[in-house]
Amino acid sequence: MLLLLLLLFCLLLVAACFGCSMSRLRRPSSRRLLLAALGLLSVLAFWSSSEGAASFAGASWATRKEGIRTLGRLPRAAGQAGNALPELYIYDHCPFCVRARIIFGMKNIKHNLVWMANDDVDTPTALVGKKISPILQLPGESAMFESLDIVRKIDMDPAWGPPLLKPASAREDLDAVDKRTIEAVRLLLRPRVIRAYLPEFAHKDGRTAYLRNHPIADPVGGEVPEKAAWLAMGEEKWKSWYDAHFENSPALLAELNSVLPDFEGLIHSEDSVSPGGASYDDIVFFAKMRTASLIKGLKPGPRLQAYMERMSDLSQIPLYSGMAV
Ligand SMILES: N[C@@H](CCC(=O)N[C@@H](CS)C(=O)NCC(=O)O)C(=O)O
Repeated sequence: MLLLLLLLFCLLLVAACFGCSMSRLRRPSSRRLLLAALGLLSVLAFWSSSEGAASFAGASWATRKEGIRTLGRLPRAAGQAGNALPELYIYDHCPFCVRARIIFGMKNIKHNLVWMANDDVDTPTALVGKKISPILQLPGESAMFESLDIVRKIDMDPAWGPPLLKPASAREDLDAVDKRTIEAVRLLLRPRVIRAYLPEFAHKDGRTAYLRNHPIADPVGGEVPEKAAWLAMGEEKWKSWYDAHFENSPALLAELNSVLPDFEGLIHSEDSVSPGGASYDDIVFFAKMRTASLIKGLKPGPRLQAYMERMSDLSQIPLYSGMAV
């Protein structure tokens, strides 16, 4: 558009010069003036083309604008209109965030994932008033949190296609194995998430924030300190307790792996943990198992392994197996 305007201006200028006085143009000073004006217009025309600007200024605004347009051209599910995509603000290791991601993956809804640094308080607070993840920001709507509310919103709103999920079945057998494994999983995972190369822990401040916010059991006495006592201990001590649990991995792994065979009989099929197809049971169960896949040496039985791989495909969320710590 700018180029057209410049060409028009150029034509008008030439016409005006001709119309005004051919004789005066013959004077060297007038000719120099006209040549200078044409030169200036050529530079402006070159600058207005994105190629010229980019080659001159490197990663310029023109290049960045193109990046944004490229995102807008991604294919969309039914109901997605305009250029804005839903945004999910997450930590990668967070099982609640995985819950929210599953439904987007299963419904193949294009969205942008925003990995927040673990010490970033401003971003979530600006969105929902506190430090929390996951957070969903739909274009033109208020941001929301609570993983299962996000799942419900995306599953039930006809704008995102027909609902996929059956209700939770409140299975006590799944809760029971969860209770038997939760402590070992926690002690194995916490020292690992800050060792793995995860986006929320890319900077030291992110790792320190995680240590500060997640008190862990005394490796000798087994008691988890009160929050105030934990804060008073300081970073060196936090680290030493995390390290002690990391060193204790073989014993913790043996304990966890001894329970995993009991999961085999609980898994209905590789497509759903409970009979009747995908349900909120999968949202909760797969989210935990995906985070647990960061534990190197975890030995799921064949049914659990097949389930994890299939759910990873359906939800489009990679397991950590290839980068387990
Ligand atoms: N009930 C919430 C729990 C979410 C939650 O606890 N998220 C953790 C991350 S895994 C969190 O944001 N904790 C606060 C923090 O990290 O400071 C949900 O289901 O979404």
